[in-house]
Amino acid sequence: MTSTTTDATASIPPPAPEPGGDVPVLDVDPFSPEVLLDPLPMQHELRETGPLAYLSRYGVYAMGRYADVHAALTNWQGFISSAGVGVSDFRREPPWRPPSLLLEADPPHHDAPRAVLTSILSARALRRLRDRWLEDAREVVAAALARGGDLDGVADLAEVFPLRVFPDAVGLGPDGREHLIPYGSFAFNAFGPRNDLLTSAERDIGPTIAWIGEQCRRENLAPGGFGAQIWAASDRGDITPEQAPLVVRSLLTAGVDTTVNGLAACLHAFATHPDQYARLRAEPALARVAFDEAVRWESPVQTFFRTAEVDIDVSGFRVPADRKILMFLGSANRDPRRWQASDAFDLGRDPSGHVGFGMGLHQCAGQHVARLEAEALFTALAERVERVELVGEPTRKPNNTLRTWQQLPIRLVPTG
Ligand code: OVM
Repeated sequence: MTSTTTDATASIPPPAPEPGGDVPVLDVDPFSPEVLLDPLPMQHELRETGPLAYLSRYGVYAMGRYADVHAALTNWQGFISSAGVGVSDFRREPPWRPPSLLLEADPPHHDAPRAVLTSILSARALRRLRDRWLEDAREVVAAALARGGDLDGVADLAEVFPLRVFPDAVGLGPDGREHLIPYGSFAFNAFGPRNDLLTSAERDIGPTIAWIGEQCRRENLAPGGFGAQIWAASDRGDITPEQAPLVVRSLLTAGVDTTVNGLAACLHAFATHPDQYARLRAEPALARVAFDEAVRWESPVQTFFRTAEVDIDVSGFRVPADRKILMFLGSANRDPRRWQASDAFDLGRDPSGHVGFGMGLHQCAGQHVARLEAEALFTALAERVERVELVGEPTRKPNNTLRTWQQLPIRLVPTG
């Protein structure tokens, strides 16, 4: 496959060194290990600086307040995605892989692949999976309890469960599934700058990229799965046969790491907020609210960029055309201007409206899959587990885009 970078590249002037007008300049590095490990102080600084800031290290603009992030996400005409949603501008630098037909595309090209995927992953279409996924979740929780209840919440729950249900739902074969998490992790690092996180991951990623490419082929996708349904859409002419493998690739890129970290965030929240876990126990139907609140609170996808299509106003400040804007989803989701007690993990609030799944045209196509996985896992957990206790210091795995746990030492205390 060839890159879509075109000759138009040459006509775009290099970025100006300084922001126009009175946009405040910040010297912070949001991709430094310190900030990635503890982003909240920087997010606070960014929000307090104003609606818009200029990050001098990267020559990009940034916004961290809910109202501005929300407005930018829902203005796909002004804040485009086809120049890439990482720091790299696809019109100046070749992308590391052919761009995503969904994430890294604008209307009209974006729309047919998007319509195909959202229909396959609609809440209604997923209903057939619900009972089986709940049974699978019960087995995962039972296996954890059978081992004595002390476990790593990441490896033994947050990873095991999605890796058990999602690849089967896509229709992947049995071999090589261990590539899924490293591939997602790499893709999310690749939205950031070429720092150590990215360059060290690059060395070993070749075989993983090759494996992902192979899985997108029609003959490698089992009948009935999401992958086969994408290919069936190309038979109907809804997308072209050239587009089908790339739409499958979107599932494999965005479908695992994101969910794993959303589930891990929720488990961590349960372990550190026993009162909130008790609410889930009393009312298991709160499983979905708990997950969305965790997605708001932790924002597994912390940031995405857009590119200004024209000179564009952000609450009275100007972003010049062709500049990259870093949108801090995690910061918007903690903005006290929008959320009461924004730092509290609270099952009593209505977390809908968070931008952890994005907002507008590009809002997460897999969100119903993620919610169904969460509902299954946390329903099964609430059935059998009285308390989730932290039994060691959790550790983070820094990523240029994802907010992740490396290890979550927990104990599941079974119900009497
Ligand atoms: C994609 C995609 C979509 C959302 C997130 C993402 C790596 C990738 O279409 O490939 O992150």
